[in-house]
Amino acid sequence: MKNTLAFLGCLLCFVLLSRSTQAQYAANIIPKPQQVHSLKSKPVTLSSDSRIYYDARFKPQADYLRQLLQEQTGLNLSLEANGKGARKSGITLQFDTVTVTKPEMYVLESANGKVTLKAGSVNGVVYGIQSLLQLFPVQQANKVQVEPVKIVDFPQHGYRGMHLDVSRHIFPLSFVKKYIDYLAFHKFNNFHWHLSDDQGWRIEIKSYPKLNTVGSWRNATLIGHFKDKPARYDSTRYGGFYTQEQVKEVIAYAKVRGINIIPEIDIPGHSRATIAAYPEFSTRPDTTWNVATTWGMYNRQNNVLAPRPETFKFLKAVFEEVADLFPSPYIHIGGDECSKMWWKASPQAQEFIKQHNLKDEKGLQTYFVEQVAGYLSAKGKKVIGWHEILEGDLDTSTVVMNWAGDKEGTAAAMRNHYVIMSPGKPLYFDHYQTQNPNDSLAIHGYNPLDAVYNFSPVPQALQGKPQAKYILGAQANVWTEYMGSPAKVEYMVFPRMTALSEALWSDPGQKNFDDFKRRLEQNVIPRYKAWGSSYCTDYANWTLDAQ
Ligand code: TNX
Repeated sequence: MKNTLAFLGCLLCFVLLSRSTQAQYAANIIPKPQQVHSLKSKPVTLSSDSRIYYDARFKPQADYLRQLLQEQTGLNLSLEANGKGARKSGITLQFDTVTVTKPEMYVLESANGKVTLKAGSVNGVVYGIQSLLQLFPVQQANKVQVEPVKIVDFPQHGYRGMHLDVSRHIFPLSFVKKYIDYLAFHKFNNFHWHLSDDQGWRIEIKSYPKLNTVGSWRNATLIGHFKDKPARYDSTRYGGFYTQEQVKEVIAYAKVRGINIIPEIDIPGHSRATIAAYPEFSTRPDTTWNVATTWGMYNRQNNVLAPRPETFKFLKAVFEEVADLFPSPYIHIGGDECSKMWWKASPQAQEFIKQHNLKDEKGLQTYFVEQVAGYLSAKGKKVIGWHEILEGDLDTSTVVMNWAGDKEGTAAAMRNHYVIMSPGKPLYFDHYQTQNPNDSLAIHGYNPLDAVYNFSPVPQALQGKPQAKYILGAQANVWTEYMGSPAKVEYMVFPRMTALSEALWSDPGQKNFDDFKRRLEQNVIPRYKAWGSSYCTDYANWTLDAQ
């Protein structure tokens, strides 16, 4: 018995030791780097004696690398402020704007006993860190060998975003941070935080406290699908909001990870939570409104703001608070799905249209956008809105987030608007990713993994045209009507987020879906598991052809 135990002990030691040096490979990195060159050198060995050397500008990223490396491998490297390079074995985070010539670029070299990561920006260094971590195994080790390699890498598209709707369901702050970690791993640079909608207001606003005491809470939530007949509801009060202190914490967390947070306050439609709190801003102030309990509002229930002086005073105060809180140069003001029927039915709105010489209700919509753009411009901010804001004539400083198709994206670019492509097909991750009838509930649609992987932000009609420069990049949207928990969000985004990261970062000439799936399996799925994240395990069986 004793001998057997000793033998098993030795075997375990052997397995652990031999595994301790087994690294991952540059050929497995996701998103695929622009250039990977093998070097003629011995692998670089790192152990707990190795250090992380850093340029002072990259101190927060040195801490970040240290923490991630420790979580992933157990190696705990000490830090040393020295951006010139390692005296002994280690990793150097070096500030360099000579070798590094493009925005968000990094150059990573592992050879001759050292790893050097050169970047000219926080984002560059964060992306180099993500690639470097993919050269380490996802397992405890006291020594790791890094492949001798040189990686020269930069993104194909400047705007790489992921959205999260926290109105339909709210998620713990810890999950919002985890979501930001997911974005950083995948080299995204923008997190679009959808903070208000008909079903709940989710950010503390000090100047209008009823937004939180009333607007952040609903009395029930739909169970099952909203098309079910009859629709079923629970009777549980549901809600909450993020305090401004919490928001600041998330902003600081994202900043270290190279992620800009774009907050969205959705107006002038999608405003049921606002008018539940302040009925005087609705077109029917005589009515008692509640925070919406069902999904899919639009024409069915009144949810628009009335063009009254007190509404504009309110919008100014709210957007100023938001602008003061978020460092983002852009603030998203929504503007989607604003049904015009409520303004048509409102004598006050009609009178306003006449008095302000507006053409019609579309003109009124533009008036709202322009007012808010004015408040924000005084704070040095620009506006992003969903493509419906183009229904009227807007000045071109407004960035259009296009959730329709190529046609609308092209039209916006031809009108000289900057555009972020976010087409429902294939970038709505609230749509189904399989056609398995037992798949867990989603809104509708079918956006399988290959559709996401093969997506390209620049519409065909713009290719080769000067207006192609107006396409800033793309974003996937995660509307959470049917996502009541972090695990469900993860199930819906993984592995589609991983596919999108490659569609936005990598050279389209090097894309290959089969090779992507191999790297996903060998390199990224073990990470989902290590992060304790849910994901759709059945992705390989579902493609657009399976439709
Ligand atoms: C449309 S796309 C919406 C959201 C819904 C989503 C469901 C857009 C700007 N608005 O309010 O959650 O469809 O897919």
